[in-house]
Amino acid sequence: MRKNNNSKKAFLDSSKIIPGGVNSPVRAFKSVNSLPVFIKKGKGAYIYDLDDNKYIDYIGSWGPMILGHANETVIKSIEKVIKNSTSFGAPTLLETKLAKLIKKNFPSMEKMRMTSSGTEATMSAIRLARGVTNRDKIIKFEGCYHGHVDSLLVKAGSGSATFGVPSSPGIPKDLTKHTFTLKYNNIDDLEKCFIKNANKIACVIIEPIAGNMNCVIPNKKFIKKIRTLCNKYNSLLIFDEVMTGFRVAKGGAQEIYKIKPDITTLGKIVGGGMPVGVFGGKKKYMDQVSPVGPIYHAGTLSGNPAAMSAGIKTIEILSRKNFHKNLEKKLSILMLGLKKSADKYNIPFQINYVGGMFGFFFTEKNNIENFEDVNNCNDKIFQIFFNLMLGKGIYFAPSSFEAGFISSSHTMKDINLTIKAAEESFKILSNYLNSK
Ligand code: KE4
Repeated sequence: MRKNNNSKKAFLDSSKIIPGGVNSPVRAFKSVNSLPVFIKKGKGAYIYDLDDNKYIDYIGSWGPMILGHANETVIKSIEKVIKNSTSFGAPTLLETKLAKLIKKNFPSMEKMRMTSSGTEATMSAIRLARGVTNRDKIIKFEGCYHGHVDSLLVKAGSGSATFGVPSSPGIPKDLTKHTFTLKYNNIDDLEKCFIKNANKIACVIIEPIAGNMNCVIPNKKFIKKIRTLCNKYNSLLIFDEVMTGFRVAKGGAQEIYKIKPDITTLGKIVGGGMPVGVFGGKKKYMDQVSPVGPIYHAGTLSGNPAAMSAGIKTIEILSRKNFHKNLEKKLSILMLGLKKSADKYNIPFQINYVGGMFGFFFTEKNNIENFEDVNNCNDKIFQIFFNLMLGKGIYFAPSSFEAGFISSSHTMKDINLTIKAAEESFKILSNYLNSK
């Protein structure tokens, strides 16, 4: 067991004034039946908690830290910018510079707007799609998360083609009745919903590689069919690449699948760990955004100079030759090493990985296609594995419904240490399972 008195004390104290003691639910470690570790600092692939425990970090702030923590160039760029003030609420050159850098990698984003979170980006993208099509209905997919937007916090209704129901109290049914929540990777569901609601659907929003039901990869036919059906019914296709943007490839999932969405949302890496979201797409749509057009969008800190500078430096570094090729190569060694260790102890274990993003599943089913498949995995074994690995200094996502992330700072030594820790954990797991 690792020392955790200081984290425990901090958690008790924070819980008195912050709901769940955290500012975002997944950080509370409730899904793994454990107490959260409070972090003091990070450097490269490592984070250190209040009890001076060191962890190899495979969360990376849920994606942004693709270069690792406290990258010198990123830090220096922020320090330089904030000396001239932290915010003006007026345009700066940095916003245009970041926008041009994004467009270079995401040519479908002919014009774009900065926000301060991924949630703001997807919320604005939905409003834009509804505004330009003058339609209310939207399609999303079960297991995809697009931020805490009222019209997107919707789970599937009784039948997948029926209206959605709120997945949180506080969201009017009158709003969620416009949202259809369909099965990921299910072409029939999608086709039926379009046929039944022909010309009423403003947009389809999708995580083009899902990372919020663990890491689930779309079937190529499915993801291409969405584009075809949106064209046929004049609906907009929104790729929510908040997580996959600059993560699975420099140009995100749209580069991998060679699909041009009408609108793309970005976040996480694009701010280098500072609060940034982006929504952008075809000029004819974006020019309908205020003040050029009537569709409203605004934000006090949108395009914040320090955040822009962090994003610019991060993208400049990840744009170097073979950055993503090397990232995926390193990740493949990790994932295949975990798989080999699990197989050695007959632990049902499957892996998915793309670019610098990964997932693992405790199940016999080797082709995880949708939320139901993830739900059927063995969460109990996941919890035991997570806590064993945390105790060994390996910091995986504290939920079997989250993806993991690797950075360019992770070394082969870190990878081998992780595989060794996993082998020890699988051995303990196998003894536990055999003793039942
Ligand atoms: P934010 O509002 O958290 O910046 O972005 C929302 C969002 C939108 N779209 C996708 C595809 C996302 O993954 C996210 C946020 N991802 C979660 C990770 N599961 C953030 C972590 C958290 O909520 O604490």
